[in-house]
Amino acid sequence: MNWFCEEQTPGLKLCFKYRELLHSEETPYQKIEVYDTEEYGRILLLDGKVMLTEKDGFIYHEMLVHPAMGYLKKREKVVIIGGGDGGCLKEVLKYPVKEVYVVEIDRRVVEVSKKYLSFLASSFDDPRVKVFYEDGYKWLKEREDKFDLVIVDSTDPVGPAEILFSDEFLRVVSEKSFLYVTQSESPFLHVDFLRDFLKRVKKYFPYPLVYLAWIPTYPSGMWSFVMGRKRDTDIPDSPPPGLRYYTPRLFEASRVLPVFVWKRLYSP
Ligand code: AG3
Repeated sequence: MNWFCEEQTPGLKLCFKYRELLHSEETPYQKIEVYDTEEYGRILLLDGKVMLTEKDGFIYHEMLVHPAMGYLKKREKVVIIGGGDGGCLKEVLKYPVKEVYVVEIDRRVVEVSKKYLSFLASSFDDPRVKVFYEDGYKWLKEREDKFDLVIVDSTDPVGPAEILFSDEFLRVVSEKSFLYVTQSESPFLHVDFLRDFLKRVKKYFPYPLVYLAWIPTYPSGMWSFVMGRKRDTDIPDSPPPGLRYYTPRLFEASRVLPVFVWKRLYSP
């Protein structure tokens, strides 16, 4: 039996026993790999980092999408930046949205996901979806229209995704949308990143929310999300049926932060 490991920190690896390496390639942007593993089913890796697994990916995708979708009064135009595996897209399409724009820099992520992760990526065939293979920051900056929600489903904030956590990007997002949500790394391992990032978000979205979810295959298993809001929001709508993690009550609870996180984020 073979094993592969993600190096989560210089001192920590998470290893998976796998049946088969289904795909491996280097694109101009990154290395893409898909493994079939014993515990977690199929796993998509970008540059050696776990993006999603068949078994726990629903937690991440539901928590990235449904809190913000629940707050929207108008759900006509939604943008997903990154998200080439289709996991977020699948959740967004559960609502009667008019158009969803997926802006993924690497065309091969979509193609490989369609082939090996069809449980997620079949959503690309929906007529409401428009896919752009472009840099998300540039794409958004050049669009003249406005959106109801911008979702950032990125890799870690190093390399190509770094820009998606920058001041310039946040300014552009705030010009195009009232509501915004992103994944924001592990509050256990990267709390200083989260603290700095939250300060930046607050400049453009004065009512930000931080919330957490438990994602076993991400570094430390404890994961954070930041939602940028221009104003306070009402009670979220009921989600579509059939979800496996998110409920509005769970979302409320997910905003109650452990002391060590809360202190780092909010004490002077
Ligand atoms: N977005 C990635 C989260 C980062 C995980 N980091 C890591 N494993 N080091 C996932 C994209 C799934 N649609």
